[in-house]
Amino acid sequence: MMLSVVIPALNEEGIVGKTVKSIPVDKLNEIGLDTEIIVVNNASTDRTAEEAEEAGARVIYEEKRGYGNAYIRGLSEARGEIILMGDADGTYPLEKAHEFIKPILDGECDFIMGSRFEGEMEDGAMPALHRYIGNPMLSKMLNILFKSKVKDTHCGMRAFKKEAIEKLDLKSPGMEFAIEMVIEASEKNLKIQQIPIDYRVRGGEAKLSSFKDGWRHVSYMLNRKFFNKKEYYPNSK
Ligand SMILES: Nc1nc2c(ncn2[C@@H]2O[C@H](COP(=O)(O)OP(=O)(O)OP(=O)(O)O)[C@@H](O)[C@H]2O)c(=O)[nH]1
Ligand SMILES: [Mg+2]
Repeated sequence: MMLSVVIPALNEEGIVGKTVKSIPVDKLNEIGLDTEIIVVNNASTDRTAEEAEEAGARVIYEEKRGYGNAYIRGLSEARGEIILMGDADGTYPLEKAHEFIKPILDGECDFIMGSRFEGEMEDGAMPALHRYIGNPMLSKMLNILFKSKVKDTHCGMRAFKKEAIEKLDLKSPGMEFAIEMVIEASEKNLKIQQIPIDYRVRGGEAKLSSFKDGWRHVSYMLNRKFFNKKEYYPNSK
């Protein structure tokens, strides 16, 4: 069986190589999985692509900018029956990939979400504005509007069966892709399991813009819920 690890990367020179190398290919092999690592780059102006390739990843170039566009492309290129997603910035414990995906291998679920609020969070890993206000508020809003029960709706470390993800209609170009996936997964009744994970301080600069992306999330949810608008692309990405 094959596992595809899909990583979007925008100007992550200095950390993307370490992130790729942290994936425990040997341990995954011991549990019967071949691993392919896909890094989706689009607008990087630094050595992100070269560094990822040197570390052993297959680098894909996506013309359209944005976190969602990068994932949509990466997921369509993935050949594995199981897919793991995570940031290129060293924040997520990808070195525990073999433990993280176990519930899927054991047939317990289709979709695994990490939960950073239940794991160990390094000091400074998440700004207070996101930790105590932004993330809890957006998660609460999503769970109320879409009747889901996800604790950390913006967690970027997730895994799923390819056949399950193919049931989801994913088209958000920007960061709101993260919640579109959760909403689609609950509407399509995927069996979701949530696992506590640790979260570390980022290497390199954040690409998320707190207010702009926060607002995109709120307006995405309101438009989808009250106007049944599933293609909401304010200024595209
Ligand atoms: N290819 C591509 N990758 C992107 C783009 N925007 C963000 N990314 C990557 O997507 C991942 C998530 O972005 P981050 O800036 O880490 O956002 P975040 O994790 O919500 O915020 P932090 O907690 O500050 O790291 C990182 O690996 C980025 O390099 C983009 O436009 N294109
Ligand atoms: Mg990140």
